Amino acid sequence: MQEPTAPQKQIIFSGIQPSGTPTLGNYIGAMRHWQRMQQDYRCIYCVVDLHTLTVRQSPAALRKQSLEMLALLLAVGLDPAQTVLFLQSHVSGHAELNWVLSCYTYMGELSRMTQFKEKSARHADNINAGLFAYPVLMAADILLYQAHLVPVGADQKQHVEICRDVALRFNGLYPGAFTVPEPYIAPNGARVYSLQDPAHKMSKSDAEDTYISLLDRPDVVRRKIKRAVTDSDGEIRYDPQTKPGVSNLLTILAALQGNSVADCAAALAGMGYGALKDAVAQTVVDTLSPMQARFDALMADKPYLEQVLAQGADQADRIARRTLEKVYKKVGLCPRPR
Ligand code: AQP
Repeated sequence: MQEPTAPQKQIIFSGIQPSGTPTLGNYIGAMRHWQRMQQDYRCIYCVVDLHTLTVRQSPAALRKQSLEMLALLLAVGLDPAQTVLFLQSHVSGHAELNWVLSCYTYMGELSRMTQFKEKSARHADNINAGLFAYPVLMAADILLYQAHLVPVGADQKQHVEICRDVALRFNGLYPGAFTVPEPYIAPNGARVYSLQDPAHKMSKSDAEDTYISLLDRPDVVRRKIKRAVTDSDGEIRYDPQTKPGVSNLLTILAALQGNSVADCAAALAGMGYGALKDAVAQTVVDTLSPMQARFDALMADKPYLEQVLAQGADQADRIARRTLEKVYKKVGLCPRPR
């Protein structure tokens, strides 16, 4: 009798830029879901170092941050025995598919991207073509692996949508080229805001006191949360419109405790903002401390980190080559004689 074949797992792809130490926003909006999804999906996660070049970086800092990012992903619980983990620049297919897709992406659709508008305002002295074409490289990242789902924070939804549009356009011309991916955006904590300016999302490349980094030690966490902007009415209530600072703290608390914001607000009803901040700080410290201990141990074992990177690059490259060969053939490029 023939053995029944196991159903194929759906493929997940996502990436994170080594543009600094990841923040609580990166963790709540993306990384914690990546960890949770490993059992049920075929997961491919990438440190997207090429994307980071869209903003000027110090070469030495970028190298350091890339390795630290890998160590943090492992510390969060990503397991290289079941998940592909690699650096984007180690798999040349990303840059190659990027070129092909850039010939199927319109200037008009790229110019509507919110992130381009925000980042070009912030880096007015360096509005480069890479910053403008960022979503094309992101589409290449995703489509190379024929991903079904892309777990991201809400800020990246627009980029996954443009990736879908490009995939559908390309498939319309060359049927069967790509799996058309869906964004996966968790309802709770999809957007964590700056501690100092809760109208803006928390970002790892903003000023230090606006974010909590996953490597902030307990005293720093407590100090930053104590200084977080709230309001003057004194009531602990979730209302992002009129109480963005308090609502942001409740979002962080709820996401890390696995409760709803309503339950968190109810548990603190009648107390002052000091109690809310103490609860958030303690929950953040309890979440980060074990992660930081694992990170410290991993950073002391560079040969292991390099082995993970080499294995991940080989695994990713094999998948990427298959898609790239298919795409090159479909668009009419001649195969290289062997
Ligand atoms: N504040 C946030 N709340 C929820 N999710 C967030 N993400 C980022 N910020 C928040 C999600 O984290 C994943 C990795 O993001 P990224 O590093 O690739 O790029 P980003 O979105 O541009 O993140 P940053 O921290 O703001 O980086 P910089 O400062 O370099 O631009 C993504 O899934 C993102 O949605």
